[in-house]
Amino acid sequence: MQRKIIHCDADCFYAAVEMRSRPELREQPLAIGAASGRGVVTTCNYPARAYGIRSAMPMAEARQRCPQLIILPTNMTTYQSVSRDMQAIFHRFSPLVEPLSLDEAFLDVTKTTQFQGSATLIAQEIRRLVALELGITISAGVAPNKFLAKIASDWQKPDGLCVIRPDQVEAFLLPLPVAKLHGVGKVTAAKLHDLGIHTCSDLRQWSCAALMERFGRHGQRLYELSWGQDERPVVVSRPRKSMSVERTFSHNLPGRGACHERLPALAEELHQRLGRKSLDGSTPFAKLFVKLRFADFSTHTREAGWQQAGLPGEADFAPLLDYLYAEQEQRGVRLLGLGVRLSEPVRPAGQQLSLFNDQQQPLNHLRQRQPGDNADDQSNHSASHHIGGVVQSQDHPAGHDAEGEGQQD
Ligand code: TTP
Ligand code: MG
Ligand code: MG
Repeated sequence: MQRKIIHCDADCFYAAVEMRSRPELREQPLAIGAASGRGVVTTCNYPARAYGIRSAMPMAEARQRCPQLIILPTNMTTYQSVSRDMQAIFHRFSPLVEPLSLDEAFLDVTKTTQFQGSATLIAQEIRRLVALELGITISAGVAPNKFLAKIASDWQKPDGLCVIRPDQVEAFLLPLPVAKLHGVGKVTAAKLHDLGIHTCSDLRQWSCAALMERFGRHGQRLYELSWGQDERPVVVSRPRKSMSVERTFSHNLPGRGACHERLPALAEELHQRLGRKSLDGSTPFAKLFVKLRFADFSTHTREAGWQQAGLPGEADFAPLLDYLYAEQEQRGVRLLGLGVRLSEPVRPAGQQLSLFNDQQQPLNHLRQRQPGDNADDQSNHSASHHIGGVVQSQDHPAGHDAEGEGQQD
């Protein structure tokens, strides 16, 4: 079966996260990293790239290239939090999501039914949702396999979408520089160039055996890629740790009262989603949580231990909401979510591990998670690696039960 793979990658990710809270920086050259000493640029925005500044460049050199460069320190806990939210959006469209780093992932949407299964429309929707809900742009590539999808996502950066349909693969590949191929770094590229091989078309003049003679097993890979073959599956690595529903509002809710009014419907939605997964609370959930994103995109989660059997109702979530509102009664709210953390991670097929570790602490008291509080993310719990605390969409089987979840209102 012809696969449909989407590769998503955020644009100047760390810088984008910083710019959303300080929009005045969007038009100015901005680099993220330590300003002093031997700091290097982790990333920079596109205005800074116009000066030739790049990731991994010494900050001192970046400053030479652009004396008015604005430099901000990294803020990893926030990037991790945005990353989790981004991954959760991906999971609304397929359970087959393979994160590669904080800001990117492969999705296999071959069996997704939303948008009549159009990977192009799904990619567009993902880009729209990430911009709307998270305030950053991502670029996406759509192709029949992983390596082409990854090249494609880079093709129209920033804020771009590039689609390589099966019937376009040949035309795309032939002139493609070999340096773009998966696994071809500077050394291999130089070797290939020495042999007069610059494009995939050049590469195709070589037999598999001849390439293997010169490049070992990697030669076979080069051969396959030049012919557009890449059967690597999208590998899911995230066990389910929680289930939640959330809503982004096109008009911010004006304050606490308006949030309370939304709780019953959200709790009902959560019950439905839990029900679809046969999670009825007969094994008590470990925690409840409520998440608010305020007008300025600051995101706050408060969770509490939950020892009772059965499904939590609106009254169980209400105190968590009140805590979040304790000192900010009138703040506008763009997103309201609630959910449960599961006692036993439900592990999907596939192997583990990845970007964050998670810790299950026995918590019977309320505690607030601020953007700077990363207790859940950085500690070790041998049995439960995962990506993301709020895993709202993890359990969507190809979007079949997407209704009501993460929707706009
Ligand atoms: P990338 O996706 O490679 O780069 P980017 O998102 O900043 O820019 P774009 O995708 O638009 O080209 O990396 C994601 C984040 O990873 C980046 O924002 C910062 C971090 N990073 C480093 O810390 N060091 C590095 O050398 C690179 C390349 C990235
Ligand atoms: Mg990126
Ligand atoms: Mg990336």
